Amino acid sequence: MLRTFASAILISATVLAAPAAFAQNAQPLVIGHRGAPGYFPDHTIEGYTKAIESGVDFIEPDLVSTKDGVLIARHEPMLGGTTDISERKEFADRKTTKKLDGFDVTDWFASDFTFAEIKTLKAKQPMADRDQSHNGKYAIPSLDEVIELAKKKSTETGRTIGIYPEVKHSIFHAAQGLAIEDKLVDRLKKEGWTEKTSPVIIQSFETANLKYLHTRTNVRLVQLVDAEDVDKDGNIVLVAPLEQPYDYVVAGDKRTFKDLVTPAGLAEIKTYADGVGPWKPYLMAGKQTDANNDGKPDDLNGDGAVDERDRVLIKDTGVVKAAHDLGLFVHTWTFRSEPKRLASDYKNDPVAEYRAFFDLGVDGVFSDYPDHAVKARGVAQR
Ligand SMILES: [Ca+2]
Ligand SMILES: [Ca+2]
Ligand SMILES: [Ca+2]
Repeated sequence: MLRTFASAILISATVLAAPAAFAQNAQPLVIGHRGAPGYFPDHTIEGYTKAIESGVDFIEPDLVSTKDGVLIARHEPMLGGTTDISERKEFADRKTTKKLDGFDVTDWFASDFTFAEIKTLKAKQPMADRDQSHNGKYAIPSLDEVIELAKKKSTETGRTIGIYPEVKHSIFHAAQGLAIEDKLVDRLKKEGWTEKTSPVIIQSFETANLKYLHTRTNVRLVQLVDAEDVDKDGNIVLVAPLEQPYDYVVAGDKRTFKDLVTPAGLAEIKTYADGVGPWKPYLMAGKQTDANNDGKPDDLNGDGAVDERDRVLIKDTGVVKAAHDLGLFVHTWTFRSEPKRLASDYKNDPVAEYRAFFDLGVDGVFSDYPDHAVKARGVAQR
């Protein structure tokens, strides 16, 4: 009797508590992933501006540090893929090899350049199948410049444009004396951005730095969950360095990214974060088919190549509901509109993909084509 009563209280407490934690958004958030990289090179003021003009709620600066400790927006500490540095003779001798999350990486690293030097570089589009016509035109912005843009555009548009910074490779930066976390918290404090209601969400693939941030700020925190790939049946594939949060590797903790989205993993995330940011296949994956039994994936659209268009969606994994039951919101990534990056079910229509994930109950989407995400949100609302 007592036991039943206690269980009933527990159940209703869970049911009541869950929506309250993320009820602030009547509709899913749209996050301009690195700006609007379907149109402009990643992490440029021009790309963030395009995202804002498309109607996003947040722009996403990934943060790395310069040698003189300035936080700048780059997808990685390596500069080769997203800037013109390989064409800059004066910097040729700074190409080097460093250990990044346990693996040797040869490139130019932001942490070997002053901010003044970084400002002489120009961004380039890292994806070869996207518009290269903006290469060499736009500068690398600092976190300060991203914050200024968000504030200016919030005033201009009357909307709240938030920032969604990602702390990149926390352990790598700390080992060089260039830790990101305290600098970020202090910078946000200057704006008065210290609370859950502040227009800021901080994300990371590592866990220890988020636990630390939880003691230093009340702004919303998101645990990202990565993977290497999905196999032919739609199962998550984990390969180092995309197997575990790197702080787990350092600590000898054997748990993997997959363990973070189990009920136990999510419950632990809830102790220090407000939301979880899994890669899309953790929520709903696609599988290849072999209807003609030739041992090879079927070329569903008959174009002679096998890509996302030749996968069919498999059922909801239940991760969204499990997270919601704990009061965690779910923001997933990355939505890319190119037909070859859309599962067969979507019939080349990016709006259909957003709608499928909105129907799963996700609370936010990181999009490379934020205009399509905003459009899909309007369609889903009807
Ligand atoms: Ca990011
Ligand atoms: Ca086949
Ligand atoms: Ca095909």
